[in-house]
Amino acid sequence: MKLYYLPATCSLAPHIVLNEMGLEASLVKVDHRTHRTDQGEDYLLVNPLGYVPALMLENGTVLREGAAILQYLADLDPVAGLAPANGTLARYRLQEWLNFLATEIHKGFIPLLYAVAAGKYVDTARPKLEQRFAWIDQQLADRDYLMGDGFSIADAYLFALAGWGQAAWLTSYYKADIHFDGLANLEGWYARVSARPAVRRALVAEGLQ
Ligand SMILES: N[C@@H](CCC(=O)N[C@@H](CS)C(=O)NCC(=O)O)C(=O)O
Repeated sequence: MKLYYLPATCSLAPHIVLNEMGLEASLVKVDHRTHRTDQGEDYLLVNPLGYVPALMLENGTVLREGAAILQYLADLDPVAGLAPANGTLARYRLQEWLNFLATEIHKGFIPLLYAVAAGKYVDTARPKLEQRFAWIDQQLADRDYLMGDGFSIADAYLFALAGWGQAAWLTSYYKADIHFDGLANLEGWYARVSARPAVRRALVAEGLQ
């Protein structure tokens, strides 16, 4: 398998999941300006829309969209426990998280990042995102991870996105200045996920530590 990625972006989530599961995959870095990979490929042939992540399977099939890739990887080895079984209520709960993260957090960051770059509309975009992080903080009051006691692919996704708000490894391009001050549950969760060996290895491999 090949995972196409851009450092410090949402593709960090499947990168973490590959590490968590001990799956073999080549990491192919994409240049978002030229759309060429570090192996000299034209990335637009892999994903005509140009964004990461994309997962190329052994037979050349390309899977796009982070939430689909995360679930595909988790289902390769259900014993790893990163996603509940298909058809169960818990699986729908996981999909609820993945959809929330994709639409409310991931795509909630984009107008804020544009606003920061443009120097306007920040006051409109930031409170919405802060409100959603406060909601996640409440959900974490009685559990260690989004789905309960165990780490899941939803935590990998949130970790990649949460970094855009505050992580020390961010470049100014991504910095949205969303802080978790006062959100003790989220801060605790962030520290817990950061300490996982698979997460640390992914950060090092992407040149973020
Ligand atoms: N709908 C896609 C969005 C992916 C996305 O926004 N990727 C960003 C990085 S987080 C990207 O590659 N941006 C560069 C670009 O759009 O050219 C998904 O959920 O996987």
